[in-house]
Amino acid sequence: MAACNGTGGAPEPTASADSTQAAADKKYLSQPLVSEIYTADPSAHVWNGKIYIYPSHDIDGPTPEDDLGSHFEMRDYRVLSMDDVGGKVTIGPVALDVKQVPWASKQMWAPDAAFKNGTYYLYFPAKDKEGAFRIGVATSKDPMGPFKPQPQPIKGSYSIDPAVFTDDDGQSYMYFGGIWGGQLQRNVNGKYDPEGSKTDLQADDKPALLPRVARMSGDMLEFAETPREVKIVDDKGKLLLGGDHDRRFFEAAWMHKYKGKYYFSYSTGDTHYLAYGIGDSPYGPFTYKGRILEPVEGWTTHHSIVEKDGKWWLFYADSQLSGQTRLRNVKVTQLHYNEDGTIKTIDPFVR
Ligand code: FUB
Repeated sequence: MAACNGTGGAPEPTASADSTQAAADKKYLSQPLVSEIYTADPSAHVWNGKIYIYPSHDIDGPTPEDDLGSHFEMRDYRVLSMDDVGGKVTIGPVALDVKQVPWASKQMWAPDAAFKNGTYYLYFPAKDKEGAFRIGVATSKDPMGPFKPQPQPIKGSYSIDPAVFTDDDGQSYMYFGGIWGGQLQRNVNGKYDPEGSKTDLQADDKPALLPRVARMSGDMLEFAETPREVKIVDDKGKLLLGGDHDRRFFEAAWMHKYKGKYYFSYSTGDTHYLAYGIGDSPYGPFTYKGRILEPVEGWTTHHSIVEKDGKWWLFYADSQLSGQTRLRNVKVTQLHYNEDGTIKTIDPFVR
C-alpha cells in the first residue's frame, strides 16, 4: 500500500525501507482501508449488500492543535464503498463540499448517513457563520452522492457527531453531541453561549454532560421532538460523574442493536477509549458495560459497528499513516461478543 502523501511526491522506497515499513505495519491489528486520502470517523452501513463508509475527510491545514480541535479543518466529504471487508475499496468523488452549504462556514466533522423511502440522507456537523456547531442534512438518490444540502441546519440541532439509527419498526433516531470542541457544554441553556466553558461543566463530582437523542420526522429532515439526554449509568443505576474520564461520554455516539438489546457506544475523548452501555430502549438508560477498543495511535478515534453476513465489524481510525492527530486513516476489525452479550475488548496493537 502506498503511503498517503498530502503535500507532494514522496521518495521511492528502497527494498530495505520496504521491509522496515512492513515490520512497523505488523504492530497494528489492522491496516488503513485507503491511503490515497486521509479519512476518520467512519460511519459504516450495509445497503444493497455492499458496505458504504461515511468518513470525515482529513486535510493538512495551517491551524495549530488545540483542545477545541481547531486543527480539524475538513472542507468536504468523500464516501468509501466495498463489496465486503477485505475487498477493494472505492473512494467516491466529493459528495458534499462546505461551499455548497449556505449556512456553514468550516469544519465539516464526523458525518453519518441513513436510507429511507428510496433516498439517502447525509447528516453532518459544521460551524455556522457565528462559530456554533449545527447539524445539517443533505440528500441523494445514490449512496455515494453527490448530496444536495438543505438550506438551513436541522432546527434545534447543536454540537457534533450525528449518528442516525433506524429501529426494526422503521423509526429513526439521531444521537449526537460532544464536549470540549464539540460545544455540548456551551449549549446547556438551550442557546449557544460562545463564552461558555472550553471543556465540560467543570464539576467533577456532578453528573457528566450527556449525549442527546431525538426521534426523526417522517421525512428524515427534522427532529420530531426536542432532543432528550441519553443517560449513561453505572451498575447501581447512578449517572456517571464528570470526573470519571475513563467512562463518561465525550463524543462519537453510535447505536446498534444485538439480540434485541440497544448498544450505545461512544468515545471517552481525553482517555482515548471506545466504551459502551446496554439498554432496553433506544432512549436508554444505558448501563455502562466496558470498553470496546483500547487507545489507538493518535489522540482521537471514532467508530461505527455494523453486521454483514452474520459477522460484526468495528470501523475506527488511527494515525498510522501520518503520525499526526489531524491526518487519520480509517480501519476495520471484527468485533466479537461474549455469551452474556458483552463485547470483547479489542487491542488495536499486536503485542
Ligand atoms: O473529526 C473531527 C472530530 O474529531 C469528530 O467530530 C470527533 O468525533 C473526533 O473524531
